[in-house]
Formats: sequence, C-alpha cells, structure tokens
Amino acid sequence: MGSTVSGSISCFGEDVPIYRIIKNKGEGHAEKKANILCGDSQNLVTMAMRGKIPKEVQQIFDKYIQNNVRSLKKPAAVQMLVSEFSLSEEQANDMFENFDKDKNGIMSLNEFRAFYMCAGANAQAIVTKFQELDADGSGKLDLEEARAGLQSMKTATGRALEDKEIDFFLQTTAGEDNVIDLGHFTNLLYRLKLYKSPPPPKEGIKKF
Ligand SMILES: [Ca+2]
Repeated sequence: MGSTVSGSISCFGEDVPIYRIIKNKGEGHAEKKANILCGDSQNLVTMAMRGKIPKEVQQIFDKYIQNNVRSLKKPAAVQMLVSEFSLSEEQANDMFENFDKDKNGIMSLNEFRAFYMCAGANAQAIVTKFQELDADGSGKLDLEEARAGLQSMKTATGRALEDKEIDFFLQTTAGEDNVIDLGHFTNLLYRLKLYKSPPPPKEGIKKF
C-alpha cells in the first residue's frame, strides 16, 4: 500500500504524500487528510501549538497581559506584534487573523507560540520578502505573484520546487479569495522550511 508515493511533505514529523493528494484532489478523503496533517494554514497553526512554551515566548507575552490573564484581546495582541516584531498595523492584523486559530478574537499563549515558531525573529525578513513579491503593492499576493515567489525559493534540501509542487503549495495556502496575505505567507515559508521531500517522479505516477 502506498508504495507508489515518492514525494511527501514532512510536517512536524508526519510525512504526508503529496502526489496522492494532488492525484485525488476532489475525491475528498485524501485531500481532507492532507489538510488535517499539513495542508491549510489553520491546521499548521494547530500543530505549531503543541509542546512546551519556550521561555522567551512567555516573557514577551507576559509584558502585554493584564490582571494575570494569560491571553491577549486583539488590540493588545496587535500592539504586541507591532512593538515587538516591527510590523505595521495591517501586517500585525493579518498575522493576528492567521494565528487566531479558534477565531475568538483573542490570542492565547499557544497561538502566540505558533506565531513565534513560524515567524518570530524572522518577521522582518518575511515582510521584506513578501513586499518584494507583491509586485503591484496591493498588500496581498495574488496567485501569479505567489507562483513567481515559489519559483525563486528552495526546499529545505536546497532544490527548486517543481511545477506540481508549486501548485500544491498554492492550493493549500491561498484563502478562499485566492489571495495570500502576510499571515498565509508566513505559513507557506514555514512549510517550505520543513519540506525535505525528494523531487517528484518525472512521470508514471501510478494509481492507488
Ligand atoms: Ca484565539
């Protein structure tokens, strides 16, 4: 079983075969499984929320909490992202929306930890790359801009992505409106950093 799959995304230690996903797109189950493990941004955030809270994460967060409540309402969270990570208001807002996993308008410590893991000290570098790719300066990447970006990037093992891999990353990153904001882009870079898959086979991907 599954012996014909030769590409996978390594996501927090779990390998997800990507050709199965592409092949069966629309058939439901495989696609759904991919989304649970690795595919969409929100589930990536869930995964990044597991495990111990690093000390520096706690320390930054605690500067902004009030009355010992270990969560930040959106305005305080955005303020933190602006002050600590030199983001603009809009950028901080996109980050907040992306990492507010349960969409309750509050950033929990775990949600902040996910942000810290995916962006953290690299937030400015991510913004710079994002702006470089945002050719029309709209503040969002459309699929063409994002595709050009992916074509210029490398996997964790240092090779360029192939077209079908780029399609996969785009499909699983863009929001419903087919645009990629700074929050989605942060996830995309993080996934790429984890992506250690060998190149896909040139042809002859068999059916499952
Ligand atoms: Ca939340």
